[in-house]
Amino acid sequence: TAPVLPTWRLTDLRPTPSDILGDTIAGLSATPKRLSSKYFYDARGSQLFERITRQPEYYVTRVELELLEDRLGDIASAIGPEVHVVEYGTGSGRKTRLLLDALQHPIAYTPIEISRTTVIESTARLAEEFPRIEMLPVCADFTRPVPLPEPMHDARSTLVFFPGSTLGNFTDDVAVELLAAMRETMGPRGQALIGIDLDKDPSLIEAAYNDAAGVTAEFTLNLLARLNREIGSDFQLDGFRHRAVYARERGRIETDLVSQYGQTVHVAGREFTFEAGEAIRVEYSCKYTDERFAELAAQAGLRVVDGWNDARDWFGLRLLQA
Ligand code: AVI
Repeated sequence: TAPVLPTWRLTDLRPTPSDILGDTIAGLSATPKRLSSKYFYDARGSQLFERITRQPEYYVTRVELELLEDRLGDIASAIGPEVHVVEYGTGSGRKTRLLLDALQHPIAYTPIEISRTTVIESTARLAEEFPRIEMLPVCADFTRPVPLPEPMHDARSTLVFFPGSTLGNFTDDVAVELLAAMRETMGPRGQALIGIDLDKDPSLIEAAYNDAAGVTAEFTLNLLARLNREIGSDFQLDGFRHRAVYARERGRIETDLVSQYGQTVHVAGREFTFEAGEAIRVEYSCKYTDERFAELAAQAGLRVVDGWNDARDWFGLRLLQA
């Protein structure tokens, strides 16, 4: 019997080892040292992130899912029919499934996801569940310009879906650039539905990034394991410790990998020395007030036209238009 071929094809623009090497050398040459959180998401990192979303302290995913479940009727009517959904990043596909189910006749779905295994697995599942929606997956770094695949049937408009408060993983200047890129992607008649984690009691926030089971620490340290494997660096995994602190004045979790002793790390023939206690900044997770988010949107030429929060105001979804 003939093999069953998938009805969709992946556009593969994933970062090359030389992108990763260039970013790593630039980041470790800077003062203070930094590495980009986008490289957390290799296959193992994506699995660890899925485990984080099931930790009791990590309220972010749970609250957003509940909010979507409660309010999707209203959200879908605000969005309107026959859209091309373009999702920045895709995880297990749980949120996507809820959205695609609630929307009226969505035409096509384009996830733009940096982890190749994640995008393939999640598209395969969604394609089975939504045979009438054209699947146009792209493996790419969404912080760089990505050419959008054209759906076979014309959509009325494009909806950019950016859940999870992933926007918070970028500093405010970069978040504005990303929002501006979304505005380009969605065009003058398009919309964006963005999930934002809201500012709240710092102890709740800090607990979410320091789970008792240590999954977040493992997730952060996996970055070094990935670099060792893919660009041949020689980070000692037990020579660094995960540290995540909520900087209230800046409204963000700041995550570092802290060198446990003085040491030298080699990357492609270069040496990088670390003092005991020296940190590599690896991630931000911004927690927004309404004012701060509206200001970022405005700087990108976007307006917040609608919004929904959970009952405790822990997490919000915002609908934006140009
Ligand atoms: C994907 N992103 C929104 C997560 C966050 O909450 O910043 C990544 C994460 N990092 C540590 N825990 C979760």
